[in-house]
Amino acid sequence: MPTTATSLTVPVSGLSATDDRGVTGYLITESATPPSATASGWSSTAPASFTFSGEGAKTAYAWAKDAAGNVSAAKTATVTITLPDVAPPMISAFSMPASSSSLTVSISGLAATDNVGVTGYIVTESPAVPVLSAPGWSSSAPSSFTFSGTGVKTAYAWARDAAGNVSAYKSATVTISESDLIVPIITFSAPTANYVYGPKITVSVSASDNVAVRKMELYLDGVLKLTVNSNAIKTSLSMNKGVHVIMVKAYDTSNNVSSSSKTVNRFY
Ligand SMILES: [Ca+2]
Ligand SMILES: [Ca+2]
Ligand SMILES: [Ca+2]
Repeated sequence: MPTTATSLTVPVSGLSATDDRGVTGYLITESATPPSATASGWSSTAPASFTFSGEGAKTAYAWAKDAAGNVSAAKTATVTITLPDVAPPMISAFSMPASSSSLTVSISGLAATDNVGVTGYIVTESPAVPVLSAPGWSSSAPSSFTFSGTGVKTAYAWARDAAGNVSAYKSATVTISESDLIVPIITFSAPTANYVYGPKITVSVSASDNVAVRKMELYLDGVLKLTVNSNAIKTSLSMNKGVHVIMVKAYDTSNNVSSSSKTVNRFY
């Protein structure tokens, strides 16, 4: 027999026996115990192959018998059988956060198991089985995945083994929000009138945004007077008699900026 094999059925070459009256049967077993002459499996010609019960280092015992039922001593052959890996890996864990404000989303707990060993991981946006030549395969589990666009997206995680078997996928769905393009809205509460009296006037302005207001600025006649890291300004401004422009700028967390101004006239 060959010393190694990749199948449970191993070819047998050169099994022969002699007997004073003539060999009537041949048998190969996996047991060192001599078979009885009436055991099943005896063949009148030398078998061309033998099928083992499993893989690993194996010993085959060849026997011959004559018409009188005398069974020979065994001659042995050893073979190491390594069956090809046909069992694909299995993804045991794959999760991503339910929502993200970025196309690149973190992956938590991508793990896979295999009967032999996992040799590659890939995350795709398609439930179609990835080809082994796909550029995204990596030997370790990725820690993030970058989606192609915004919206409700599904990521599919796969694993492969050295024999090229690809697992079934495990998927995760992420809602990716559009980037913020909406400017804040500014509301003047004070001053309410376009004419004011006295050297100090109260200014009260607030801003709202679809996401969040990060910063507000207050200008008097183009000069920055106050910056707050909030969505409201409540202060007082000193001004000389005459016409003045009060301007407020509001910035959101994406740095979208809006401005609103009020022209007032101090009478005395
Ligand atoms: Ca004999
Ligand atoms: Ca496998
Ligand atoms: Ca906004």
